[in-house]
Amino acid sequence: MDPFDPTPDDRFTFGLWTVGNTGRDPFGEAVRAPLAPTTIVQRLSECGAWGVNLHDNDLVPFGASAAQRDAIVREFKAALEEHGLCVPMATTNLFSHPVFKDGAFSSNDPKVRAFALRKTMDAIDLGVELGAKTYVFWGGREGSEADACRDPRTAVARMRDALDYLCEYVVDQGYDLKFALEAKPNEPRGDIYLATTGHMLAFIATLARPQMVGVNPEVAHENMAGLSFVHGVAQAMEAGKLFHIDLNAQKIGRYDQDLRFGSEDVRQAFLLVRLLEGTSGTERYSGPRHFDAHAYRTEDDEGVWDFARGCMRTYKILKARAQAFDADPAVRELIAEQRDAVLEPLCKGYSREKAAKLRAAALDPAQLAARGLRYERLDQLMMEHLLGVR
Ligand code: GLT
Ligand code: MN
Ligand code: MN
Repeated sequence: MDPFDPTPDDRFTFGLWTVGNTGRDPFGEAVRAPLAPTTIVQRLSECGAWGVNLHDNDLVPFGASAAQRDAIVREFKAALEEHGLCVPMATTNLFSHPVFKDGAFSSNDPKVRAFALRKTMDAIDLGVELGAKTYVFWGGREGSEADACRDPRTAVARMRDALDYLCEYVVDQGYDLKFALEAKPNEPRGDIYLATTGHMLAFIATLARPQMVGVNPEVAHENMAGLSFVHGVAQAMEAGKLFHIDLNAQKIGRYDQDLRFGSEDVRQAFLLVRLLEGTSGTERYSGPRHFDAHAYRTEDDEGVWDFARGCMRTYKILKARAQAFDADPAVRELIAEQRDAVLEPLCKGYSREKAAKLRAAALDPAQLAARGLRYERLDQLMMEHLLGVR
């Protein structure tokens, strides 16, 4: 078997909306016919994926009756069972219906906010029924163009009210579910509140049950803001808050492209996989590797599965490259941690005594500054591993 072909052990997931994307964009119609959710389940399992994620309305159309809902869910569960796929994550569509044109939880209209809460409680029930353990919140419409319409502080406070409310709902129902907040700086709104993973982390600390809530960073979304995705994810991991991740690719400064994982900025993709897999000896991310991306508009149905296999294969190839990089003695020597048994304890945990000793220590800035750090050599070694010649 090809070592880079995906298997369920890799915990790769796709959304129904990702491989099911029909190629519609603001300038053109769909280029592919919609795929039935049960067909997606079958095809994903044939490709070696582990799970499938969904919005409520990816599966159950908006406005369906209770009987229709139950019939659809029954058929979907049978397909999951037959093809051995799970549903690790679910979410709510709070952006497609025109009722959400000025946001859901942050809307100025309490009727819209009430409708959004009700829709989300129903969608949480659906997700839990399908086995989801993580519930994503992407506030795509929680933003503004005419900023005078609402004080942004009010918007943030309303987002807090909604998340606190829904955390209590989950606890009250006895569900085993945690929330993952997904940031995006803009699109479809002119500006979206809580624009980056860093904003989200600060916001989570203000919630009533912060332990239930983490983040779901997306490559494209941090890139759109011109930020280092790897740094954002690392900060989330360091805080114990990386509950989920949306993998894709994106050129900096563009609209949200949601490209095949690793197809832009291979260096960042390599560093991301290295971080998630902990190949340098750090703690490994254990959650699903979710691809929130879609095939180019040039593709037919076969191209969609080429796209899906490409996401997973690139992840596995980068993982192998990262393992080789971190096992390379030349690399290890260059990044070996410098230790100083005297100074290190003085730099950690302030006391007057430590500060006095620190002040008295012999430190020569000119000598420290004169050293070359060999990062050119290190980065070139990374390039050579990445390009497959080492
Ligand atoms: C939508 C968005 C994604 C979010 C999804 C979850 S839906 O496609 O572009 O980034 O992760 O709501
Ligand atoms: Mn996403
Ligand atoms: Mn996106």
